[in-house]
Amino acid sequence: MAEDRNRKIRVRFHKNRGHRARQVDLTRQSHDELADLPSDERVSGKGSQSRHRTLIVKTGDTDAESIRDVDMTDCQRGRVLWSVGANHSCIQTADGQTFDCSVRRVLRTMERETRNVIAAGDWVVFRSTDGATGVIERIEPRHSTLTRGVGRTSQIIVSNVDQAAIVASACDPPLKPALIDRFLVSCEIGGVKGIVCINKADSIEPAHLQPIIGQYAQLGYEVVLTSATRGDGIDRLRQLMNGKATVLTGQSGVGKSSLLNVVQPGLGLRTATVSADTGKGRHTTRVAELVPLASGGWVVDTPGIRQFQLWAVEAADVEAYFIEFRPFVAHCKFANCTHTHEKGCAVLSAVSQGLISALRYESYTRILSGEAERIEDE
Ligand SMILES: Nc1nc2c(ncn2[C@@H]2O[C@H](COP(=O)(O)OP(=O)(O)OP(=O)(O)O)[C@@H](O)[C@H]2O)c(=O)[nH]1
Ligand SMILES: [Mg+2]
Ligand SMILES: [Zn+2]
Repeated sequence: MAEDRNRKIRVRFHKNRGHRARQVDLTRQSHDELADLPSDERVSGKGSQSRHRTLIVKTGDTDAESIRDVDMTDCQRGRVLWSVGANHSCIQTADGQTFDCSVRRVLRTMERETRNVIAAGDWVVFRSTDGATGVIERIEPRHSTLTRGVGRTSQIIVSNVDQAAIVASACDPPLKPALIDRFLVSCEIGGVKGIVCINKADSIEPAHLQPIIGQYAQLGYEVVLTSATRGDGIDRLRQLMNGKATVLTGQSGVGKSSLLNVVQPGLGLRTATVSADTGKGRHTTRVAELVPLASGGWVVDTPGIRQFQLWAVEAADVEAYFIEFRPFVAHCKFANCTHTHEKGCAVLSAVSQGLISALRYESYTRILSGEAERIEDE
């Protein structure tokens, strides 16, 4: 192949991020495309024409060469423990050694649809010449992702996890079921199993939480009521995490880091009190970081969300992520029913009969309207 002076490579088209109206498709696209990111198809150009652009590159251009065919002889495989921007990713190899890596520029060019090229949890191929630093040449296909919308773009919080513990607190900050529902939709989209964890059980009469626990349990989601300070539910949480890759996600100040510190004593993750003045969390955890568990498996502590805006999704898609709607949807009079105002809507009638929870239905309409959940924040 070395005789080709010029070589065509296909890269994903860098879309105009200023186009709000296109977000709907971009969401779908970025999830689909992320799934087959580092494969050879990326350069073979067999994918959709409209989403790719052909670049002519000179043989010997190391960037282009690296995505075509990474010469594995001087490369290593590792996992991203955490990542800050494109220049600092901490990669750990199977023997436990860590490397501070940057990302090959051509990978950045191809990954403009998401705000971060590399995410915690990614498996990568990298090249190191000094045993301490390196350059990431390839990102392996992600089998799952947890993504959040950030302004007009999206951010992969973490990849390749099995499940997400969506942590909410019984109070301080107050429980927001609509936020839990957004995370659950996000889990469904990214192929991550959702677990609902309600923390600070010590600070409220448990009977008050029964309706909400019942609601999620009835939908088939695992629900754990915990207290990081008193110890409730910790064994159960540890058991659920055993041997799995789990991300903890939720608002700032709900106790994600505190929970991990008791699940695995000695972790020493930083935690901070919720501001007495404002009742808000302080965003103590700054970057998503993979932490190995003694019992096997991984956990990922993440920074609390500032404002969680789920990517706009098509009405027809949102209904699919509200799993309890499924039996009714087929009975709506109109095939393209949005379940908001239509005559003969079986979902609306299920809501009025109490077969679908009114709270969940409200979350559905909020997501559908593209409204962001307000997280009172700085
Ligand atoms: N009463 C009570 N307080 C808790 C519990 N868990 C955590 N806290 C307190 O809540 C505050 C916030 O806890 P963190 O663990 O820092 O919260 P976080 O979710 O990691 O927050 P960010 O890193 O900002 O996203 C701390 O003051 C904790 O001591 C609990 O089960 N009960
Ligand atoms: Mg934290
Ligand atoms: Zn309907």
